[in-house]
Amino acid sequence: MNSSFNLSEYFIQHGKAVESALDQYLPAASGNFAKLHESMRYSIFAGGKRLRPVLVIAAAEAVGAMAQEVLPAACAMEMIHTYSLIHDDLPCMDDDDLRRGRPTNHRVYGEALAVLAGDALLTAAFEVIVRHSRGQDPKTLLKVIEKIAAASGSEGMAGGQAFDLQSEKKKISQAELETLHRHKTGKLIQVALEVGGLMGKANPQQLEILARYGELIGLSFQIADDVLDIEGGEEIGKDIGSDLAKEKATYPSILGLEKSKRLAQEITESALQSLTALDQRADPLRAIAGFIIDRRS
Ligand code: GRG
Repeated sequence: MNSSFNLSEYFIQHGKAVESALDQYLPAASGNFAKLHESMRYSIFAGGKRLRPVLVIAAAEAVGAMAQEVLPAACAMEMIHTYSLIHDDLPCMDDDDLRRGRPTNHRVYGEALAVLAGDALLTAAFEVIVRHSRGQDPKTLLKVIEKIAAASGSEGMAGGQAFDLQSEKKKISQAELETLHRHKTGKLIQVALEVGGLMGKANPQQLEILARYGELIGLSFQIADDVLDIEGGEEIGKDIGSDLAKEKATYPSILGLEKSKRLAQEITESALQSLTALDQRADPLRAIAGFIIDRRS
């Protein structure tokens, strides 16, 4: 890997482009629906890492495309991710008070508006892709929309969330925990890479590589998240130890802390291996694989 590559600069540069595009795509907090729009904007601009949009961009660049070409799809991924966090924090789900270092959406705007802000962000994501993607073949756009919808729906993120709710306070196996996370968080991360590849005109072999890499980092991301819930500091921006308090099955609760960290490391190595056939344009993806398990938030 090119040793001069600087991942924080990469995140800052693309994060800024994503934020300014989000600002342009999202409706203004004025007019008849001002409060709803304000609530959508509150959570979108609360300072997340922008991991999923950066993954879309890094995947597109890895196969020779430009960030600009995939910016609407990158923003759409962040909108869906943000919707999932708003809904996940609701009293009927995780009932959390803090997200991204700020009071959760329903704490500020009330439950009804938080539900609607999530609904509106999810649907606006598809609108943004269709309305703002330039120069994409309509067939590719349809494929992208199908993939994102599937990754978000009942056999993707929403399914994983349901599996999570039904597993609460139960003893589940490592295989079941993996199923839960592959869907709840993994599918959206994986599809970010596939979308970047599809819009970046990846060939079938490149697409397969990106999907495999996405699957692996989706898993290591979740193990790292479980570890952070135990070891994280204030930077994490949400209530620490919340998994334990809610008696949630986690990798550390099943495997122990050290074994969980080792597993995350092994999966990261496999993720790096999966990229072998890609050239130096995939260096951002290589750096992200390491960042996912070393992050502090
Ligand atoms: C409500 C349909 C529905 C789904 C919710 C993804 C999800 C499903 C809930 C999120 C719960 C959670 C905190 C899971 C742990 C992994 C995770 C998604 C962490 C947050 O993602 P980051 O770290 O957050 O990328 P930022 O704030 O940086 O964007």
